[in-house]
Amino acid sequence: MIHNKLKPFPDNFLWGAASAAYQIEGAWDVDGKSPSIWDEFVRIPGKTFKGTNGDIAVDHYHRWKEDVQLMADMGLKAYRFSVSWPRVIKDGNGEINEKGLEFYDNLVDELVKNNIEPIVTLYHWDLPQALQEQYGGWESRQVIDDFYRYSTTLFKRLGDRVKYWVSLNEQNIFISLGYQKAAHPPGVTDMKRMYQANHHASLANAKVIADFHDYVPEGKIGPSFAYGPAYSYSSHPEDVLAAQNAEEMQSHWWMDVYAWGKYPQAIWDYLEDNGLAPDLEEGDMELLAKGKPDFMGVNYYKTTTYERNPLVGGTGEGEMNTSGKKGTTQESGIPGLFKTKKNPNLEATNWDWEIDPVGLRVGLRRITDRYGLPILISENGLGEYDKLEENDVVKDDYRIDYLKGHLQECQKAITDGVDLMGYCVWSFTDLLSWLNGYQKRYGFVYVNRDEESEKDLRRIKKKSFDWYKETIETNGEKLNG
Ligand code: BGP
Repeated sequence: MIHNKLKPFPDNFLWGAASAAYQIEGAWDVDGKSPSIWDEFVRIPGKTFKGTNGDIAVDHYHRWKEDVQLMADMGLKAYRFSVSWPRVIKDGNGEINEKGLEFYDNLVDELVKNNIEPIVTLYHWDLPQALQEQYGGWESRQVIDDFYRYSTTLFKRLGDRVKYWVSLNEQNIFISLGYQKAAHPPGVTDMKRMYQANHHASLANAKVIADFHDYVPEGKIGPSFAYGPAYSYSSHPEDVLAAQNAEEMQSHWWMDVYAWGKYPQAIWDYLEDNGLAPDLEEGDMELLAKGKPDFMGVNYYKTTTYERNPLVGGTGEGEMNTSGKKGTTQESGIPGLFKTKKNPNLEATNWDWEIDPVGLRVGLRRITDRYGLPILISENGLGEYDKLEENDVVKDDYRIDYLKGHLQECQKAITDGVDLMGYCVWSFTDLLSWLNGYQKRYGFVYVNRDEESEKDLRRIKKKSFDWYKETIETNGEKLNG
């Protein structure tokens, strides 16, 4: 659809940026914080790039005022950050750690003081290690009540100032990397356990969302889903069907549950036939149906292209590229369902993530058609090598091009009728990339550290910082000009 004239970004558009506790805070054992599953996992040799961890990360726990000041300098309208569960509740279900809560309380005050709308993520992957040890974390139904207690503690404490909440960040990623690929904690490769843990996470998510408005009546809550719209590699009907299998299994499996409280039928039947479907208990589906979100949070980085994959001799799991050596990602798939193919129409980053701004519009349109929910883009950004030049200059024109391209498609999507609430760039400052160390940078603000040394952790505005500042100031008016 080519429009003659584009609608403007709404006046109250949330021009934002995002982060996650483990990736920025550091202070992993400070002020009463208990360990998270990531604090443990990163210490297993070979799990992360060059053995990097978030012990210090970019030291946001001690430099948060300086970081908020930078946000204020930029004129940022919204800042999405996550709360570390083991920082605020000892061992996940023990005593409330007042010191931990205070940290987020102060951060929220500082943001509000600077007219920056806080968007709080309840869970960005740092489950308390104690809960993993007590009952296997997401594999036990006990996590549902513990997550509820933790979440409502935050609603009560921060809900007077925080209107926007994200429940689970990328449930599809932490579950599949945690229980299928063993690339995230708890490092399991068992599909049956994966679907069961996932079901519990969905129940926990729904329970919190169902009661949210009792605690924060004027608030809005939704999950952040890692959505990579599926393309068919060719017009061969079997490839089209393979892409549909992927869309249903890798996206609808979660988004249908969020929006409708239902699992997609074809995938449910496939999992049942293969002995992988989760065990349901009475009341589960009713609870899922009650947890209807106010918006769909979308983390968009790329599309994925699929083709048919034979049942016998088909392609299985392939390696991910976590080294930044272009072209090292392997094809991966599920025999009988689909396998990935490099899209010949798209350029890719050094980590092989295909750059596809139009794919964002495709995704926004698909979500709008299917669920009719408002959408918050809770993450979008470019992970690349950046070069710190003399006089503290970082010329990240490639990042500006990336963000501009994606925002242009957002405006087209708004013109298509998508109800887009905001756009949070991943990330505000550079931070720890879970598996890729510190060399894969995303921020508007360069942080002077690398895998080998914390150096001085100095904050340096990149060229993209000024570009985004101007984009915000002009409410995106010049993007398509
Ligand atoms: C999303 C996560 C973020 C962030 C981002 C970039 O999946 O929600 O936490 O890490 O991806 O990914 P990566 O760091 O792997 O490049």
